[in-house]
Amino acid sequence: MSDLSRTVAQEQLVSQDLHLSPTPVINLGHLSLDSVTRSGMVDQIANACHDLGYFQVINHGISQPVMDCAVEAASDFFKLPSETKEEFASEDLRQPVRYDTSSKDSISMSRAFLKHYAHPLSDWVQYWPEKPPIYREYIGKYAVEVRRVALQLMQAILEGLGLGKEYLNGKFQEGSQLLSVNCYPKASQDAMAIGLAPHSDYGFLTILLTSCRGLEVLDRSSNSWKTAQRLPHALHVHVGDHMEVLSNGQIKTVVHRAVLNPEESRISIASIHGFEVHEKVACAKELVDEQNPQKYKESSFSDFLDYLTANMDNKHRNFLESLRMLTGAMIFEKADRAKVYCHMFKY
Ligand SMILES: O=C(O)CCC(=O)C(=O)O
Repeated sequence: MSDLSRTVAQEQLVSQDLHLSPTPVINLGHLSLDSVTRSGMVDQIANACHDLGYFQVINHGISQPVMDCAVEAASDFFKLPSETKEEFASEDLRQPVRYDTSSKDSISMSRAFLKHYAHPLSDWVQYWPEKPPIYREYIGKYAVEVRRVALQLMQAILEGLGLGKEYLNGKFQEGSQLLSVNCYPKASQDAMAIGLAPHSDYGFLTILLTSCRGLEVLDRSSNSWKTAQRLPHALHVHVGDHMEVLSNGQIKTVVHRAVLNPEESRISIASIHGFEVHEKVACAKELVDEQNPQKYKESSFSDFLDYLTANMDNKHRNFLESLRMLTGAMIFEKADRAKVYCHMFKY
């Protein structure tokens, strides 16, 4: 996870400004229909990526029981005694499974999480918790299915960028999948309590399954927080830092946060999709020219983990900013962004 990456006018960034986000809903089944229908869907996805950086998908082929069972398995894990969960606690970000709580992580304000790799499943599942007994089976089933959805979406986004759906296909097929399984308590007094501080994700795409409302996205046009809708059977999708890099800034990463739900505790499962751990992501050379010079340095997931390790206690860390290739004008923009960032942590 990388922290804040977008410019936000300070005076407009008020937590009270909560509205439902204008979420485009993509019918994924239409991607496999005739070429005219597919191309209409590709345009819809491209517009959502350019304008907002997020959308929701329906008709994605993951059954409701598979989604419900994944949430149930996650929820049962967090109900286990602390000693059992603490077996997975580690300061080492490269551990295949890692449990942590708000007390140890600088951006988790009020959340417990379990993070683990999920692709290829046969390589990783042996490290996952054995308790609850349903965990490996239910989370494994969901992980495989959500990855299929991510690959379908990635192909459509690449097509929308004019790169063609087979662009770097091998690297996407071999890519990494990290599951961030989160548990937030019910809000007590303060309905606006923050569970997870503003940040963007490092990968190309994140697909989020949640048990109830609580995700908020930073809306670019109004610079205010919008509550992500929770539509029946839909999955929320947003783009991450490596999508911004690959597209040479045509698609911007999405800053988001989680607030506590006033009615119930909340489970979310974020599936983050990137290249294989050491594979570098660079700006697509097809999207770089004299008018659009290269804006970011190349980096891998491993570089991201090194960056996080080196900046563990730094709330102002920002992976994407560290990749930005600065021109004179951008140095001023970067200073402005840093001021905004400080403001955001005041809530
Ligand atoms: O719980 C949520 O709604 C967001 C989770 C998230 O951003 C993450 O796990 O990185």
